Amino acid sequence: PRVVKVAAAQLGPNQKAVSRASILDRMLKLMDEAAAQGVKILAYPELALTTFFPVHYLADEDEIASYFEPTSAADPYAVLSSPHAKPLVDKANALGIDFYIGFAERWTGEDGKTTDYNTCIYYSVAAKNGVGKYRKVHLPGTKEPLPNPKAFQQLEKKYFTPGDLGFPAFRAPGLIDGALKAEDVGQEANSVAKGDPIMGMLICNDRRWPEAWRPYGLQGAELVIEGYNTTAWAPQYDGTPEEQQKLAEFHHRLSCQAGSYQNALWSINVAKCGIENEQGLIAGSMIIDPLGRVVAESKTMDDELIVATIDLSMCQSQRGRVFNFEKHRRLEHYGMILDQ
Ligand code: CDT
Repeated sequence: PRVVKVAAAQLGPNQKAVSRASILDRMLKLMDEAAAQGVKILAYPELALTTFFPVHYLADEDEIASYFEPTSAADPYAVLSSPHAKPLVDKANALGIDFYIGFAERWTGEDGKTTDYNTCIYYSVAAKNGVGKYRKVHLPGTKEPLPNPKAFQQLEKKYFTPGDLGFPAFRAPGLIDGALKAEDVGQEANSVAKGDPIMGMLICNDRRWPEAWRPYGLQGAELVIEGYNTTAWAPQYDGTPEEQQKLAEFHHRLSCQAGSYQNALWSINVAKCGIENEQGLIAGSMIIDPLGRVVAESKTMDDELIVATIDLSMCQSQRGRVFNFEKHRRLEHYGMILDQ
């Protein structure tokens, strides 16, 4: 069977003043907990290694640089050997756990030019390397700070360039006994059922966009992982903080359940949450099945592991029905999605 035990490693707040080492310690502890429960895939949130710095207007380039991990065309997964993440890799190898992690990426291209992205990667124990990388396409917020001195800022457009990798699905090896390697499944119609699991990744605001999920559905992805830092309230929004938080949680839930259901795939959605630097971030980490049902959900606003055993073959049964894309999609009517 195509069954695998997965978990969301929800993180409580990473305050600006705390050390990177203390954040890493909490992440390692969650990985130990996951191993004790037999988890094989563990998901950490967006920008997991640091505070959610895009809410601050930072002018000091050295300070900005301190939040980023260097990568390059020669070593696209260099973050894995950084002292900020290598302990995760070492533990993952020792415990046999793949992981997804979000981080700020400072990329040096072949031309020597540097570009900053809001990135995540998937580390595979079987491959002993990253096997998937995604750069956030939908960057929320503004490039310049909002003039209202009371406003909470969301300056992702200042710190990051929109992702340039599209929505590339990939296969994660070593998780399903007897699964064929990507190169061996070839073009067979039932290749999904025989091969390593097909995975996709999103980051936070992407989950609100159907256009971000659909490419993964079309590539036959069986599991999408998405980490987030989502503002619960802001002085510039309407309503009380409680009302705002309720609405933010509702929109989060609606987006993730719809993304899973409409693309007949599993999703792990994992928060960094709680009051971080005086700003509320919603929790609501959840694992969702291909019918859009929540099968596991966080109960706290702090570090918490959310575990589920998921059967990837559920995606295939759902794709044989309502969401048989080949049979039922009407491409002749979708042109305006790209044209406008
Ligand atoms: N990190 C991130 O992308 N946050 C945004 C906040 C936007 S407020 C609606 C999000 O979409 O959750």
